[in-house]
Amino acid sequence: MDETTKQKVILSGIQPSGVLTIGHLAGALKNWVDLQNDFRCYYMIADLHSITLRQVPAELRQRTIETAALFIAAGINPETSTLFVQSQVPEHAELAWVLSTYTGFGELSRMTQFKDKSEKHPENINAGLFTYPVLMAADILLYQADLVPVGDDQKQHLELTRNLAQRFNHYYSETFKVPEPYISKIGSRIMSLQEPTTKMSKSDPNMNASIFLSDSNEVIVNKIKRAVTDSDALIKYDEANKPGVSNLMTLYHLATGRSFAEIENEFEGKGYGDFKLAVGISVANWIAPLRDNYFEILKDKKRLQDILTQGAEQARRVARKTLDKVYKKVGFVRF
Ligand code: ATP
Ligand code: LTN
Repeated sequence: MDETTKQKVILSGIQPSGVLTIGHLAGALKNWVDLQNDFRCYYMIADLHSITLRQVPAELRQRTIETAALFIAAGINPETSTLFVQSQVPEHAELAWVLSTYTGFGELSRMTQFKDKSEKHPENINAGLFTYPVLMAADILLYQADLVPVGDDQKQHLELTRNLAQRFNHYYSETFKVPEPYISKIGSRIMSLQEPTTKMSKSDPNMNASIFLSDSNEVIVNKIKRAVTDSDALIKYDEANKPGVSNLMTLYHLATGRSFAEIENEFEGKGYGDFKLAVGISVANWIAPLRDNYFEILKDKKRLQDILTQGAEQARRVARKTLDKVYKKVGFVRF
């Protein structure tokens, strides 16, 4: 292993607000696993973020443990990467408060995720939903992260994080590392199977819209069979005009490694029926080992708790150091 890259830090997180989808695997988890041998990695279950939408407490607790199990099932090694629950590291909420006093109201008003989520939940547009990106900036800056592997939808939040780090560094003195986003070219935005112009989401009420990482092979094949495409029966990659087909081609590429040109050749002269069946089977084969692993890991709750307890301790040591520096710089008395 290269020692210069080894010291570089990665931080990323996923909210435990539902069962993770194949979008999370393609956009985030896959990169988390690929990067973990070359970087010091912190992978977090963002439960503080998830209460910006109402959660059922017992379900939130259950999902938190399930999300940890999925991280491990996807290939995160808890021996080398630090895996923790955000609410167990109080420094996140503490730094978020300080950073919020350096964040403009106008800056937050421009965040597209805030606009999307407040349109989806007009009954609960809370202040936490608005300041959500500041908490995300705190998550990242506490660990002095160099790289943040996320899906394409988080680009804007990363840009805000960079601005806040630079602003604080400029106002006081060098305090935070300015992080870079790490976003894959292919797979960073997997679309809904039912409405291929919107992102696949774990909280979509239409169960056929998302492939969950716990879905059986049969369910996966059936969901892909029912996926919305178009009427011209041509298998061709064209995101703007053929979003449904392009999304399925992306999944097929991720599952088989075949390029878009190879996929177009493979299905030349064939119809959507053949294509969807092939995609369904290959995606099912891709997910199956992860899913089986997940159910196995989930049986040992004690081990999961131990991993998360240790992870929170490790994370706190690093987070406290950064927060102490920040508190000193802003002028809080330290005895
Ligand atoms: P939801 O699925 O409930 O809409 P979310 O995207 O708001 O969730 P998280 O679950 O915290 O929030 O997302 C965690 C990570 O997974 C982020 O890096 C995000 O970009 C990525 N991700 C989520 N959905 C997709 C998707 N459909 N395609 C690619 N990446 C995704
Ligand atoms: N906001 C992210 C989840 C998240 C995150 C983070 C991602 C919370 N904190 C820190 C990367 C780094 C989302 O995908 N909705």
